[in-house]
Amino acid sequence: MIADLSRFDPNGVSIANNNVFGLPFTEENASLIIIPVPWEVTVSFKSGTARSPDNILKASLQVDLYDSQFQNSWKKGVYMQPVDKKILLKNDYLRKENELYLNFINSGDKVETNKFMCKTLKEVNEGCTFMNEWVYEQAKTQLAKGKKVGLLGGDHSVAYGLIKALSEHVGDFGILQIDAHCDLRKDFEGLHYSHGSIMYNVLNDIQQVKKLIQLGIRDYCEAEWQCICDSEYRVVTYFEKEMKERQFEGQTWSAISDEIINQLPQQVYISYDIDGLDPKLCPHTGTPVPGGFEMEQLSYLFKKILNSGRKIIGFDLSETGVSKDGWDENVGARVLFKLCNLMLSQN
Ligand SMILES: [Mn+2]
Repeated sequence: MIADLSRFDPNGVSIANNNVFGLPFTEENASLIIIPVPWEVTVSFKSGTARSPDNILKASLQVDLYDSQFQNSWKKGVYMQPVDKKILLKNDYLRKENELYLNFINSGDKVETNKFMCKTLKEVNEGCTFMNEWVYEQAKTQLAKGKKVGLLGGDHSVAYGLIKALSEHVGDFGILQIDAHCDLRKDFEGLHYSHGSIMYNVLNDIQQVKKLIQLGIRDYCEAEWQCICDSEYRVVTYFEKEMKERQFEGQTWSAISDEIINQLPQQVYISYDIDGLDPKLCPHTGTPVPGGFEMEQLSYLFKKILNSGRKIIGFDLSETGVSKDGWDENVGARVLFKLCNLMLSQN
């Protein structure tokens, strides 16, 4: 079904009744569906990202539709599903439970010695498994209808279900991960599906992921470094320190971008943790780290990926914080628009 845009004015003010970016599409006539996942059960530092899908939706009304790189892409239609209230409630309850558990282990106590805490941990892990299955089912349903799918978190753990659904739908692919952290921790804090374990779990469970390229990494532990070394180049990490040093010594971002792209398979999934950006752009994200990218550096890299003939098969955008003045959400909405355009510009 094709949307009738004859009465829609792309230069006018956004109508709040409309959907994401003020666009008048429905789930039926949009070619890209954004699934919001209001989930941050395993966050260990600053909270709030579970509320960001609704806030990004509001902020998205201020994003201008004209993008010189993708002038008419939006006409293929984007629709963001409403936030699932049951998932949000489950998140709120389990997040509190997890807080109790983390306080317990952070005080140096062993979980095995406390039956109550064993039960709490089990409940949190089961809740995260439920969320992964929920995302997987949602994504699978949309992919079966021929829709393109993007995810909007929540914390970074939300990506698992979509990556799994895509692996069954498109076969082999590579992941381009934008992040300050590797997210390669096994059972981080005893939590099987922690935001700090998302890429470990993906690599472990999903064989169709042939390559993981990590960009912007500047905070990681020794076990994660070992995981990268043991991966036989299935994981290639561009640490921020080395990447910046290469540029200080005169290498261009263009040349480094080409090098990154050459290692990507034909099909590419983008996993965009917003903390990969400079924290001035995401001050309320869960675990901000100094350093990071400008938005334009990544947009340039994405443009080159498209020019290389590779196909962007899906994305997640996670870890956008909640701010009083709406700044984090403003940036989040603009990153989201870029990611949507990347996918919509392709067949
Ligand atoms: Mn992450």
